[in-house]
Amino acid sequence: MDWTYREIHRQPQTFRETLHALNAEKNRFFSFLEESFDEFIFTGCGTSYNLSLTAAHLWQSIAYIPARGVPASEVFLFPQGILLPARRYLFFAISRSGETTETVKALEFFASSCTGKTVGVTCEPHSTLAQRAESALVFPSAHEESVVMTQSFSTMLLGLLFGALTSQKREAILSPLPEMVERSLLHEEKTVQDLASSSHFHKFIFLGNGPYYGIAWEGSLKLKEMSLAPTETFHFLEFRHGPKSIVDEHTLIVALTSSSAFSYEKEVLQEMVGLGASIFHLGAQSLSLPRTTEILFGEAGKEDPLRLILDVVFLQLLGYFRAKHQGLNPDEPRHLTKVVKL
Ligand code: F1P
Repeated sequence: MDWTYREIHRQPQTFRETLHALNAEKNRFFSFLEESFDEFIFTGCGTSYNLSLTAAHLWQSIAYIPARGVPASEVFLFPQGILLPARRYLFFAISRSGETTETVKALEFFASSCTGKTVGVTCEPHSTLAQRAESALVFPSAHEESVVMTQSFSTMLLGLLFGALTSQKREAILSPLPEMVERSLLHEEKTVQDLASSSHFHKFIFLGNGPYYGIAWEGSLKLKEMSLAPTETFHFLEFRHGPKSIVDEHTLIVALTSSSAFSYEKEVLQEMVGLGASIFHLGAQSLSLPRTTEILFGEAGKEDPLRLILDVVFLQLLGYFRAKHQGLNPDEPRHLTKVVKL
């Protein structure tokens, strides 16, 4: 097998190593949280921007700190829409490589013109980002050879989740994660491979609410990067306001349902099945709808922080297996390089 597959499957082990390091050094890792800030900004590019969307939602909803996720280029191109002179920010710059031009530029712009502290979140300890940020959350066990990001995304998300949760919740919610991922991969990988290998689907819609929106975007990007499939991403109810016009019998809707909005999300999916779509559902409980493939996580699936990582592992596999079905090499995605330097 190739790098991308191997690194998707290494995630349980990488999570064990990362949780061990986080528990051993949590005070050093998160010492910057002892100070107070008016707002958290999470920023990155591509996959790392998708991570910023989810991290911002999580931090605000768990830690009650105003937080937002923005593309790194917006920080220095349109700062007036993001940063206010009187506010004190904790600025998280997220980058697997720690070398992406826009992300390093965003960090430097913030450091030179705003009040607060910078945190580099990366997998590369010797990277520009790790060196230039005032603090660094570094996850070397998630180092990747693959061009597309897989375990780097889920591990940096795990690290940011760890920081947002209280110590009791960390133990209860995060410690079962590696074994849950391992078990789910064992039982459900074939489900994803069969779905990815169907020639029936020509367009792919990803739906997610709240913290799942960033994960839906990441699944959409994985499928596009590796298999060149046309994909779009929406909040569930937003899809009704026009974009649903494209739904037909060759549409696969990848639905990441939540517990808090499940009834609304199910209603949208019911309507789309009625328009001819098929569904790939990741959630806690069954939708009981026709033309629906499901991976269900039961009671554990009601814990959003756990589900976000469980879901993204299967979305990575969806992109990987579709690429293989198309005769493409996931390790060499068209037009892409491992790091984008302008
Ligand atoms: C971000 C990124 C990825 C993309 C590709 C190239 O890199 O743009 O989002 O999928 O792998 O790099 P980084 O800033 O996280 O290193």
